[in-house]
Amino acid sequence: MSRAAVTEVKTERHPNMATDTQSRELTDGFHLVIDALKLNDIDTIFGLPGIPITDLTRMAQAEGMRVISFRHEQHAGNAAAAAGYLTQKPGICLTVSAPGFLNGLTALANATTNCFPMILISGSSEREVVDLQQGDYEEMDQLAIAKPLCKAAFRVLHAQDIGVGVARAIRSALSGRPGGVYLDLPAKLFAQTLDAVEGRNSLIKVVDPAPRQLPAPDSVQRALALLKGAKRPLIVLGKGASYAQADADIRALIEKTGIPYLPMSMAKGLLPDTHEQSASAARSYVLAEADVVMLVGARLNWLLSHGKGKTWGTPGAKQFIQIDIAPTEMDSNVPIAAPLVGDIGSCVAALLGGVGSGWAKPPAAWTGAINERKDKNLSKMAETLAKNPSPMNFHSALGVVREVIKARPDVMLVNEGANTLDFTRSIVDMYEPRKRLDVGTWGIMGIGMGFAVAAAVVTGKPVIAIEGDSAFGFSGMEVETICRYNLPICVVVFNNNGVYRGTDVNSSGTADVAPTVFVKGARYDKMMEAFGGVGVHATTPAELSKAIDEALASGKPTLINAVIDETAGTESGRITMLNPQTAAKK
Ligand code: ADP
Ligand code: TPW
Repeated sequence: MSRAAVTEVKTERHPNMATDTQSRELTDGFHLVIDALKLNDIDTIFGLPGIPITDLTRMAQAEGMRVISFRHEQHAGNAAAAAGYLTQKPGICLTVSAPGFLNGLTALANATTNCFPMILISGSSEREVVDLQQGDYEEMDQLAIAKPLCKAAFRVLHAQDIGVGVARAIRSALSGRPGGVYLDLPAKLFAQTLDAVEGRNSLIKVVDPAPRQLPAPDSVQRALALLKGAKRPLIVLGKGASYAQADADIRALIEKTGIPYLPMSMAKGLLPDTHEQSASAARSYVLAEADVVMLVGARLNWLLSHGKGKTWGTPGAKQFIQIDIAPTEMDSNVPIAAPLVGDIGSCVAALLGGVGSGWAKPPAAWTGAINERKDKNLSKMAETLAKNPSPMNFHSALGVVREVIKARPDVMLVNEGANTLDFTRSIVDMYEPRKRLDVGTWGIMGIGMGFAVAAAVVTGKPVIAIEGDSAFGFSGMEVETICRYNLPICVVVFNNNGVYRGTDVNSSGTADVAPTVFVKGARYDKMMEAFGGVGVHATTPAELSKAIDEALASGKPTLINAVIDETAGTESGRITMLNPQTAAKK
């Protein structure tokens, strides 16, 4: 328990006795917030100081917490979300009121969308003034605004309730489907004092914040029966499966059943992408042809074409088993024949129990057909990767990254952009669980530097961030943060002079460049040099390879400006079709 102050308290003991002076220890709102977090094994805060939380950041640091200060709250929030995903403990983002809160809110909403546990803690202005809209400093009804964008939102008005507020926030973020929680702490709260013993007793250590949720035995039997009867079974692993940290059992289930599997982007590496049962290189074939598909921590949202349409082959010919902790996820897009509601660890363990040793592997006709397609596609890919065009394109540059990760599978990989994202996902194999962090469910740009900082801080491992030049721009200023904390992060900017490509023209005849075009030949490497990091300008795969190797060996903050052919890639990468098409003349 940290000591806020020792105050002299004068007590009248007896009318006949002289006034006595006793010492009584006090604590305050600042310290209670820190103590509540520490009591729950939360040791890091990602944030940005200012009124009313500047002292909170200082005191947290003084009390032994790691406080990572960012240049913009969105990136602190993204770091908190990634930390939550990697550790199964809610990541903490701390901001000032109104504008700081709003800057953090995008990350909170994104965390909720991705089912990552995080808590956005924002200071707020005086309730009495805010509620009467009398124009307080940074006035905003933050609690009301946060509510629809996260799992739960709480406000604490009295110091003795801080323990409850933090406990509720932690439990809300972690239990059931994980997500973002907002905790509103008005300025007045921090200075409120309380007897230290009373304060200590008001704190709560949350017991079992993410209770196991065992699946009902009959739902396990239903799923097993469906799987057993399948002629062309497929398992789809999503980032819920990565988050669950049930790696050994998931692998055992896949290997024991012999069922081909498809990892969603952040589930890559849950089993090595080179695993013989991986169907990634035959993705369109297996999605269209499978007769029974078991989803493990993956939603049938747009990333899986909502479970229907051309991607999924003959309408109605497929049956789904879905493992998810959220019962309401079932039937959200198509009927789920065998819902398996529970935590992934418990569900997979229950399935494994039912699989036993006598499980018949899928028919050879199915696995053979998959392997045939895989071989064909992989050798096509090898051919493309072997080319060395000038200027570099996505393939030749990513061929380098592919080899780096193969040699250093422990490295964390952060990835955003359009073509940069799609090509990295398909070219760079991952070998270990939870090594890949990317734009997730929303396809959001701007997670790059925040996720990279969290990955470095939380894991202590080197980080490589593969960034489209547009994507990088959303969080580029955080290279200063990377340098300030001397983090082993190597940012590779795939610089093709614009959003998607750099070749658009302004058809109006005015002097402005087209909306998707950036300054040609920009030198992003100089940004890193400005803060004392290493900047490298790479125009060939050999230069890129050397620069990444040096960055990994030195652990120094590095930014490589990798020059990519500005004609390479396509509009919006692989999701061009989501751009609205009009029949009228453009
Ligand atoms: P992807 O984008 O990789 O397909 P999604 O984010 O769509 O993955 O799906 C993740 C799913 O995993 C969510 O529906 C979420 O409820 C679920 N989930 C997260 N953690 C767990 C867990 N521990 N046990 C069961 N389901 C989980
Ligand atoms: C918060 C829209 C999707 S992808 C992208 C944008 C702006 C950048 C693509 O260019 P980049 O990659 O990064 O240079 P590449 O490899 O194709 O050259 N605002 C937000 N999120 C999204 N998704 C967008 C805009 C978008």
